Amino acid sequence: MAAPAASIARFTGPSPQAWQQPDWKRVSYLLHASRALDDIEESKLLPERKVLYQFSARGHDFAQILLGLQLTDPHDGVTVYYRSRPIMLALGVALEDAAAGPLARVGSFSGGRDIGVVFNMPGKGGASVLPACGGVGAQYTPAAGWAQAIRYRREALDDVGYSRSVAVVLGGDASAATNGFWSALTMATTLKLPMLFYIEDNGFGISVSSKLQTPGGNIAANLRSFAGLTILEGDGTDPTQAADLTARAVAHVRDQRAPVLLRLTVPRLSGHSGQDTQAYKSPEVVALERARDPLGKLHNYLVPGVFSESEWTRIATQARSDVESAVERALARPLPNPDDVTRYVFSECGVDGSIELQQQGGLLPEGHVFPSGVTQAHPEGTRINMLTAIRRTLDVELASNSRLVVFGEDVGPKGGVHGATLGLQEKYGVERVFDTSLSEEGIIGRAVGMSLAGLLPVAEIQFRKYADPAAEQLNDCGTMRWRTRNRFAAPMVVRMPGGFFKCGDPWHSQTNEVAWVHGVGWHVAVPSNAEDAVGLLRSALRGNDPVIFFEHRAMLDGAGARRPYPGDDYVIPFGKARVVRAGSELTIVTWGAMVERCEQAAATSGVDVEVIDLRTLSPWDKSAVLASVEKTRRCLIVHEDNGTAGFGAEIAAVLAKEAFFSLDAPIERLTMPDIPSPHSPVLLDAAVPSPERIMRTIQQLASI
Ligand SMILES: Cc1ncc(C[n+]2csc(CCOP(=O)(O)OP(=O)(O)O)c2C)c(N)n1
Ligand SMILES: [Mg+2]
Repeated sequence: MAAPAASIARFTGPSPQAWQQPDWKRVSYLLHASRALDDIEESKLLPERKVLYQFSARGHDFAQILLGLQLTDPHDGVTVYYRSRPIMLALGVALEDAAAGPLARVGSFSGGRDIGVVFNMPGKGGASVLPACGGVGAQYTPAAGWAQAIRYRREALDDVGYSRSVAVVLGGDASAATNGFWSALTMATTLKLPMLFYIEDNGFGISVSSKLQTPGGNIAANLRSFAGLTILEGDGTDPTQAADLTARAVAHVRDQRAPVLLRLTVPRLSGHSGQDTQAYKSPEVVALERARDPLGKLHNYLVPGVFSESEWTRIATQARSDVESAVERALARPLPNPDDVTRYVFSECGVDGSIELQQQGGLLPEGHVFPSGVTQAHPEGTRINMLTAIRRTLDVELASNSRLVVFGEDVGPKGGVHGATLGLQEKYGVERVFDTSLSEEGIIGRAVGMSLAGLLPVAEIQFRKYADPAAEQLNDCGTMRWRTRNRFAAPMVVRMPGGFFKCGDPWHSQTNEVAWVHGVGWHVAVPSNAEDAVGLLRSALRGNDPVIFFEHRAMLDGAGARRPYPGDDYVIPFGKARVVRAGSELTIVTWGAMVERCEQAAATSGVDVEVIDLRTLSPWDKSAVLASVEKTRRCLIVHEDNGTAGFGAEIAAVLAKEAFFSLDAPIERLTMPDIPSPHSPVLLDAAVPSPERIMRTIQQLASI
């Protein structure tokens, strides 16, 4: 039977079951407080340059407050955007913290590292606000991941505490045009996730009309035939409508465990941000917007029927005075300490081995203890290929860690297009090993939401190049710990095959691992054989940081990469290079599929070459490389990635500075030329460093 098409309900008056009278005094107080914050920033702190980047929520505020007051389940997860301060207040952020954010003071959402309206709030027994991002649309897929994690924790981990929890995402009308919106919508509807899409339609994306974001400017109307989605819409400034619709929307998601999209129209009563004069709006539009101010409407609705004019004034005065003193206290807070600006890029370990844990995200904050690993391999049986090694490691970790989930395109019944997950869904079930929609942004955004909800996501990106659509989520995940000053982190493992395999091509054979090294907050592992793949993958799966695990296609079944399985506890700490071949006349630094080629070249070169396999590029083993080069006085760096700004450039720069007086010859690099990977084997051979070319380069360098 076909899934029912979306039902659309415009506001028709309060439905008796759903209608709950909000605490109007609380709503009024929060609305006045939000207005006072906006007002003081706009009229005083921005002109005085104490706030550098200001976003007003005037007009959006009222309905957000109503929504926030309903998110009372301890496992509700909310993703927000820059106009979301009112919901933050409703969810319990103290006025002083709310004021301290834009003032870039200590103790705020990021301690001055990020714009003050890029919010976050660890759950601590209430709703979690996942770290917001500056990129419009980036908030959607992590919310879907949180919703999927709710289901996982309820059903697979049998935690009844998650029975009524929901995920809520807030977005503007323009955000409904982004990839993230559509990716999350696909996830929420195909998986029937308990997720509310809350769209605040103010008719503008900065200055651009909502008619350019969706035909006719109404995303709710256009989604009418979208299967599996309940749609509600109405006026976000009308007290009765807004209260009823927010209540109905949340109740539906909680009770039916299914997605809802609620579109509320709201006026944006100030410019897009403090700098925006709104010159693109006609005086008539501005007047119409002012007439819709929800503050005036709330006053007319409440006074005198619900409470008196003097009570209204008392609440307004109290809110204003509370905000004024909160701003004063926030201004008295210290400015951030420049000395620690480089802290919290990765999980930090104290000298005593203790970890300064993030407040939320990953397994450790919830007390999970990983089994301790051994760094000594205990090789078992015959040699296995790298693919089997990866599969077996995933299998062992899936068996010992019920929070670990494996997913990606085709990883389910097919077992992955490379075969790494073959049989794992059959063994562990569809909740733990599953296929996803074809959206890399969805895969990584979902992983972020799941990790923040306390799971360990292991995502597969089918080929390195196809991580491109996920670049925003990958970048935002990497910077999360730093951005939130260790409040949040999203440890995960992203497996990513790439590199040439018999032939090359621009789509399946790119390596470009350096992109993740250059980005902030990712560990990057590039194993060169089956034993290292086991040790590095296990370290990644038991770590507290996000890891890119690069699987070279030529090595998945390559004979040279086969090794005996090193044991179920075998781990290789990151940042420890391996001397593959000791030598005294020249050092080669390499990794991945080039290791084997360098070994072959070294063996036939007639030069006493030391070959170092870095194994991980972030962190990389600087001291091993320096020690070797100080001994051999010559260095050749070989990699498959393009030369310009490849990781070899970084190694060369470090050697030029730190080993300058030890060098007898210029540092040499042998890499792909700056072209995409070519398809024809003839062209590929000409592009990728071959054992023969490596050997000639060794000889040349040795002769200088
Ligand atoms: C990916 C991305 N592109 C562009 C921007 C710049 N930008 C910031 S807000 C915005 C408009 C968003 O409008 P809407 O989603 O309707 O929210 P509103 O500001 O109206 O509440 C744009 C283009 C951005 N932050 N991120
Ligand atoms: Mg808008």
